[in-house]
Amino acid sequence: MSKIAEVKAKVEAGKAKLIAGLVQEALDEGNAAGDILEAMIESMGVVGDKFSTGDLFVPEMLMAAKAMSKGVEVLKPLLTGESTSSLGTCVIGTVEGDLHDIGKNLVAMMIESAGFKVVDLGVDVSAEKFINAVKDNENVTLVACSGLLTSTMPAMKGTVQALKASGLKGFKVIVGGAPLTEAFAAEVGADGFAPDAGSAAVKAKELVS
Ligand code: B1M
Repeated sequence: MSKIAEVKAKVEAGKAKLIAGLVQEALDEGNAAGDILEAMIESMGVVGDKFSTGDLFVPEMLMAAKAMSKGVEVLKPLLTGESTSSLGTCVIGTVEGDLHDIGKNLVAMMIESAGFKVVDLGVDVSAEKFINAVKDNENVTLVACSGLLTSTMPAMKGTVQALKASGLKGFKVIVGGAPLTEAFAAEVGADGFAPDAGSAAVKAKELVS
């Protein structure tokens, strides 16, 4: 089995303690950081499918998520460059009712390396908390909202609408996460949508430039 296949298998199996070492070995073998990340994202897809079919349950999903996070820690310095520009502050969080943070963390990482200062509010973030963060931080140019559950799409809508109705100015809102679409983003009044972390960074730059 190739090292990258081993990383994939161990993320699926939720072997968090082994992942950092395996990811390093995969890098030492000459695999690109982006390919290893892609393999781990595929693992999460497999885990999600097995959850859907009842072949594994929430604790196993959680272990797989922990394993992936350990792998991302090793890759982070390789995936992000030194940012040279200053595009202001990006406030990011996963919307209220939603505890998924791996995708949000990847987006935060890419947005930071694109030249933003990132203020990460974490998960289960209410509209009020997003608004307070815009008020409390200097030069907020972007608010980034992540959501992975169809059941929290109304919270996404409520958050975007509350931000827009707050009277606060000077920032754009970008949304993303597996169940969202460009059409949904436009419908709820967001300024931008991105399907993945890489394109979120590109879109973020475009929105504030
Ligand atoms: Co949950 N979960 N989960 N889960 N989970 C999903 C999302 C699910 C698709 C699994 C499935 O059924 N196949 C399903 C949602 C179905 C739906 O609503 N359509 C689901 C469910 C049902 C649930 C619970 C309700 C299960 C239960 O309790 N019965 C529960 C909800 C808890 C809650 O949030 N209130 C739950 C819980 C959990 C865990 C806590 C156990 C764990 C999360 C741990 C953590 O995040 N720290 C978990 C996990 C791990 C998953 C899966 C398996 C993996 C998610 C992940 O990290 N993917 C997931 C299945 C799947 O994704 N196929 C699943 C990897 C990550 C890199 O991708 O997050 O999509 P993703 O991010 C991408 C893009 O979406 C995008 O860029 C990222 C990187 O390129 N993106 C943005 C994300 N945010 C963005 C923001 C942007 C732009 C792009 O701009 C701002």
